[in-house]
Amino acid sequence: EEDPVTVLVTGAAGQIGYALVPMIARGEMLGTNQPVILHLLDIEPAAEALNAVKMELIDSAFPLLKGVVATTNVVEACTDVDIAIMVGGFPRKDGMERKDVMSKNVSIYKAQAAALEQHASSNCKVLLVANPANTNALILKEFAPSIPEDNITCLTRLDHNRALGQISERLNVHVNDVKNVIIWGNHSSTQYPDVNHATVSTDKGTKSVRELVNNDQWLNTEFVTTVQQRGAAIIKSRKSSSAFSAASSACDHIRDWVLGTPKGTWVSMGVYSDGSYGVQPGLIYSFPVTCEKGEWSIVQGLKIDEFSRAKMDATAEELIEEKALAYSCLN
Ligand code: NAX
Repeated sequence: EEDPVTVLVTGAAGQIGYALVPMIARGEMLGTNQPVILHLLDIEPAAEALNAVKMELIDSAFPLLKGVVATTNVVEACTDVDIAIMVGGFPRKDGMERKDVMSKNVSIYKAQAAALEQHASSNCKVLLVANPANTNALILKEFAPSIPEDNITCLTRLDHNRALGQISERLNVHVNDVKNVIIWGNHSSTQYPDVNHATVSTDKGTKSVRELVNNDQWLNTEFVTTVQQRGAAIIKSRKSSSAFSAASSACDHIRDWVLGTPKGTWVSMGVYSDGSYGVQPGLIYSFPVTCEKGEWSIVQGLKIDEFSRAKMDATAEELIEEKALAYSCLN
């Protein structure tokens, strides 16, 4: 049997955490032959709820689950962690300034970065889910300099999956036959869901999404805003933000990163920009990536039209502003 992999979930008493931990314990993140040890972190006010999550994990008798540590101690939580899913954060409350929310999250991620830096496995892979996801990831990277920068990523896979879902619904095809959409940029309403390279497998071979949809007006307006605003639409209907779809896409993100993307398929991940596609280096920006042997690489050479360029630049601008705001909170 394989050695267990230790997975940290922060914010584990929250609603995404509650959906995510059983998925990991069932093997949906690392495969059904991979035993796992779960480290669950939350803060003191949530300690009892966190312990209930641990009780339910024990009660589920998951065959792959080799241990559970539920703690409010950051060092204990980060010790020997191979994969860290950072879901805990400070939510924006009514009437709060953006700067105040940023400041809270900067101090959380600065502290958690330091704990991972000192106590996690040296090759620990990190996925930032908590918002502002891209900028929190950047702060974590800054304060965990010994973790390779390629190991620090943020979640835009939910947006990617939402884009696949919208195309599948529009064309009445199975979502599994749609591939290679792209989410560029920030996990925020400035993200750019791009279908210019997306395809659908049909009985008659592979067809382009643009050709099949045959309605550029819809693809350039309503489709884009639907994906950008999907999180808000869920909150409006559910009175609470998306949870199991976020958890499921976090599993997709890690699974594809660790086990590889299928041949001919790419996914979207927020990763440290190397300047590809003219995106300023030093931002955590969502790109199309393929993964092999635990490493991602940005898909190169895609043709970018003027419409896409403007949208890719606008979301980069927002990330540059967020980065400046985050740095202004450091002192
Ligand atoms: P919840 O408020 O239900 O859960 C958050 C949990 O984090 C709480 O249990 C809280 O006590 C805990 N927490 C707060 N500070 C902490 C700290 N310093 N250390 C450890 N735990 C801490 O929120 P939930 O709906 O689960 O969402 C979690 C985060 O995911 C939010 O920031 C949310 O904005 C973000 N999202 C990101 C998505 C993405 O695609 N990147 C999509 C879904 C989601 O909106």
